[in-house]
Amino acid sequence: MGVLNVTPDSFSDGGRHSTSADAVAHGLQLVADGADWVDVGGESTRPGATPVEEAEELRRVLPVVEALAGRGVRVSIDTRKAAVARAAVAAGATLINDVSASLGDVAADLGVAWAAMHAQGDPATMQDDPRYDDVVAEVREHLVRVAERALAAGVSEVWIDPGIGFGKTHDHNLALLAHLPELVATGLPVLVGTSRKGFLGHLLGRSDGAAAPVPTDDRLEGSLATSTWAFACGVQMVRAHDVRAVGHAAQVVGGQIEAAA
Ligand code: PMM
Repeated sequence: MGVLNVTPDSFSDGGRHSTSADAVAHGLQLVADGADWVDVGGESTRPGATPVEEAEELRRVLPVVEALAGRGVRVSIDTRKAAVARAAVAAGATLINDVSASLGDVAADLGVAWAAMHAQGDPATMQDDPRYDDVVAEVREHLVRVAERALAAGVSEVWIDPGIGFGKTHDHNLALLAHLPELVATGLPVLVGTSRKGFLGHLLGRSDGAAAPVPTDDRLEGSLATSTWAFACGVQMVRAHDVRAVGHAAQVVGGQIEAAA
């Protein structure tokens, strides 16, 4: 799943696609690079981000969704708002990527796929003091509960996502990654997004011997390593900015090593 943020303030690619035409061109490039889905988002959910009005979010995403879907691209809409999900599906999106895991009924009503991501709290405050007794069990139980409800409501394709960085400390993120096979064992298809995230900046900075995290545009190795790890754990899709590089890394491990086994 290639990331296409049409926002002025996303943490890694915010402001890069200031016109719909730029965003559409980037979406087509993600497909050329190997993306199965292009995930269009008009509201940044980075820690501390301020919410976006519905009208503004619609203004950002709809022309992009419509243009990409019109060219045969499989488009997912990254939103927490039912009205935006509905309008994007009317414009051609076929998957609702829902970081609030609250739009299962909307997906059922519209007859589209749904990705339910775990988050603790809202983006504005979620990194203030995230706490769990057992992060892996709590995330898994929440995701299975919402997925079962959506399947019972008639959604035919439900993805679950542990929500790396959404109300989680670096240690919580690492525990969730280490225990990905437990999410895979639920039998639900798993999606994971680690691409360019803060915990990678922190880990990469530490391995450079530096106190400061490396900047977002210097986290490629971390994105590749964690995405490849996720695939090796049985995860079926990763959400990535650097689609070509992630695809190549996964193919080396998946294709070559499986063939030799
Ligand atoms: N991360 C971001 C946004 N949307 N959706 C899913 N399903 N999983 C994620 O991990 C996720 C997401 C934040 O990253 P961005 O600001 O680069 O889009």
